[in-house]
Amino acid sequence: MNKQPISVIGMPMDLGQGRRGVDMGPSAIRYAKLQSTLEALGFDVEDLGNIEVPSPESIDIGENHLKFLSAICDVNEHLAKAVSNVVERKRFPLVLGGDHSMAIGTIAGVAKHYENLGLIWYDAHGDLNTGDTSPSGNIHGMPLAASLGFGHPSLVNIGNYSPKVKPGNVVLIGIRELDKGEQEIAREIGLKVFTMHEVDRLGLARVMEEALSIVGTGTDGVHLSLDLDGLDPKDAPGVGTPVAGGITYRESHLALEMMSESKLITSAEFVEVNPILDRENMTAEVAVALISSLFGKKIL
Ligand code: HAR
Ligand code: MN
Ligand code: MN
Ligand code: MN
Repeated sequence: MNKQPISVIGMPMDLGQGRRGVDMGPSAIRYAKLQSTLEALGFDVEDLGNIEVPSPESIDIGENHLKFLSAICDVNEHLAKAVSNVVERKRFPLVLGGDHSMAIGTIAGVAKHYENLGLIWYDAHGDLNTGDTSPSGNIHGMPLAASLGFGHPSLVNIGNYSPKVKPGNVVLIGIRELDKGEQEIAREIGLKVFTMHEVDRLGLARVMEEALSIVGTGTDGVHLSLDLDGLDPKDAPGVGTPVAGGITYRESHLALEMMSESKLITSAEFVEVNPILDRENMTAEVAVALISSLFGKKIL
């Protein structure tokens, strides 16, 4: 079997939320032996380094309901270009974060290469807020809305096109916290949301079968946006906005193994790793373990 070469991009983004330390996520994931682990699985891996992100102390926060909007747009344009180059070179873009506002850039870079991009949003949160519905003004709560074409025009139009994905090509998995405005938009556009209720009731295997069938039908590529807070905080404590009652470590492995077996995933990002809030780099190690499953690691 021919293994598609992988290009790693670090996005030390922490402008999209209020807790310091998530900018160190890419370093922590590299420290957890990402590259050698993937090489041991037989992949050609290149690391393109980090996108440059200004520190919050050095720039103006701007309007309170869209904190650091202009810097977030700027760095996401840079990320989108870097990701797009990787796709053009026929390599697999693997982006490390960084707070989830970076998904706007990753998806902008990927989606222009596909007519119908599928999207798996693995997260405790829906990230479906706009500047008008957000309770916090934190842009990491807005990237899925922006990718669907909702929200501030500067966020929506990263990469100079919109929308990046269609609602029918998106599934959310692990959701257990949605703000009022997020519930409304999810219902309005008919998003397929596998909340923890569905995970508990159907089991993760069945959820993944249904999810993969949705993102694999009529699409020509599938992006995985995995927020480590989708996992239970007991298994992934190093995240800025933990929510109890999440997907377990074992269930998450199964989910990524099933994604691997489906051969549908064409790009991925692992986000919200915050080493300052972590215990002995556990969450970064979980990220690397899950990435191994995504890239086909088998026990036997
Ligand atoms: N929904 C809340 C807000 O918009 C919390 C955002 C959650 N944080 C994330 N995103 N890590 O998945 O402010
Ligand atoms: Mn610039
Ligand atoms: Mn998120
Ligand atoms: Mn989240």
